[in-house]
Amino acid sequence: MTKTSAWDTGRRSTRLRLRTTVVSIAAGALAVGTILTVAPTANAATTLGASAAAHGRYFGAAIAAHKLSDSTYVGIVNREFNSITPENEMKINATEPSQGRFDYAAADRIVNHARAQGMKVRGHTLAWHSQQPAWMEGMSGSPLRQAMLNHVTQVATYYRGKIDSWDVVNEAFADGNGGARRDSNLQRTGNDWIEAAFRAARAADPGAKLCYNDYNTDNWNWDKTQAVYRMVQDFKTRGVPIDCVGLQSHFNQGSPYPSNYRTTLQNFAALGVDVQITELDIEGSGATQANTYRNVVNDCLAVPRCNGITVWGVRDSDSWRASGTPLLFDNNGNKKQAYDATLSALNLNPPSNPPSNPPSNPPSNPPSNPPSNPPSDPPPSGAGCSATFSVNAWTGGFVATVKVTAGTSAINGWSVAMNLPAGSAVTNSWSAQASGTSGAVRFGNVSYNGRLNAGAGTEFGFQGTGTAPSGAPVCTAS
Ligand code: G2I
Repeated sequence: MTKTSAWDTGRRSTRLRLRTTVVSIAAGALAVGTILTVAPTANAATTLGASAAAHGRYFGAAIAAHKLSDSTYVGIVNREFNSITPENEMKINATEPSQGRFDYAAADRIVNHARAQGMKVRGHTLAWHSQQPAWMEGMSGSPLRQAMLNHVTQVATYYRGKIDSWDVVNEAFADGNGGARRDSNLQRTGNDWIEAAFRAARAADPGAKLCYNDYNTDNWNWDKTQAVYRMVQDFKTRGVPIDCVGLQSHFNQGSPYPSNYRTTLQNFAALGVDVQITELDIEGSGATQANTYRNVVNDCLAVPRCNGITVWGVRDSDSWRASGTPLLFDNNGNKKQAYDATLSALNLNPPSNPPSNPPSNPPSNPPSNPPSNPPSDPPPSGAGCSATFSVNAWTGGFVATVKVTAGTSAINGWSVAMNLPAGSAVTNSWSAQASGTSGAVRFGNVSYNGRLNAGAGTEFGFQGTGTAPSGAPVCTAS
């Protein structure tokens, strides 16, 4: 979090303009209500990732490639988390050490590990004022803008289809009053550098969620939070492709967890983006620290579009702020009180309407082939699931993001039917099992996102050629 200061000049035309269209909204607004405190059930998940998945969310950690040979570390990572962020390996100085020469070796080790474990990957980060290689630090103006866009394009293309969410731009706003942009060589290429980076990222990997990520954006009353909010609002209004906002959430005495954190999450989500807590760590110890972790989890679970939490490291000793003991595991890899509070908050928080018939154990092998003949009648209102979708389309192709929401009862699986226009075809999908590529296509849940508590949601997506579907998706629960 090096700090510099800001100004802007110049303009650059965008290369590709994407339309964002909300195509249809099916039944049932998500109810956000009181968080119920109930006794843990025999079915309570025993790991952070599994418990988050029961809410249609992920629980991740930042990891370092050079620690993948540490068996204690890897044991915790594999057991507890279902999302991974490379802590340093995807930064610009790591992936493009000299201009035009890309090195993905360390990042690949993490991505391959995560994929082998069925974990999501958060990409961090494509454009940032910090951790630039020397060649980029020395650049300015139009050549720098071009180099930045090339970097975004090359790296996002290389990892196309493997990244759940990209931190496209990191830390572009200044701290303190006024809500100005942070000064940097990138900012000096023109105020539109952020949107240019997002457009380049969308063109390179249309399936990844594209996030703006920053710190000190947790307190709703802070100028920096307001400034980021206005930028996201402006992007949504003008169709700049942005899907998520990352709140780093590094909490300590100087930057404490704010009581209005949930308000911040809700307000960003209300702009129509996902909210992700991307670098959580909370300095302190014992019950005080544990309580703050609990608060953060409760806040995220209260906001349907807060779809994941990532802690910035595994053990305290792995932290960039190791002396503040800010993580969930101690130096020996033992679970801390903060861990227990986090897991129990995840387990004690059924989505706002607790299932009237809580499911017994979810099927260990959910059906990989969804039924080929969907029932012609939709499930009774409320009892099954509903699906909504939004589309980013361009000439000749589109990406659809589909949100599946359980009705008033928990479900153990789902299948979504959609009709593609003639000449259109599905080319790939994520977080769902597709059957059929043209005409009537169907998407079934995968192992980690089939079980949804009442009112809980999950998302999947697919990419296609031709024209995007326009009819309402039909969700069938199992
Ligand atoms: O500063 C905390 C985080 C704030 N938000 C953006 C994140 O990317 C950032 O992460 C930290 C890493 O946790 C540190 O590990 O970013 C720092 C700067 O990139 C990382 O520190 C670097 C050191 O500066 C290098 O000297 C060191 O070689 O870590 C490198 C690898 O250990």
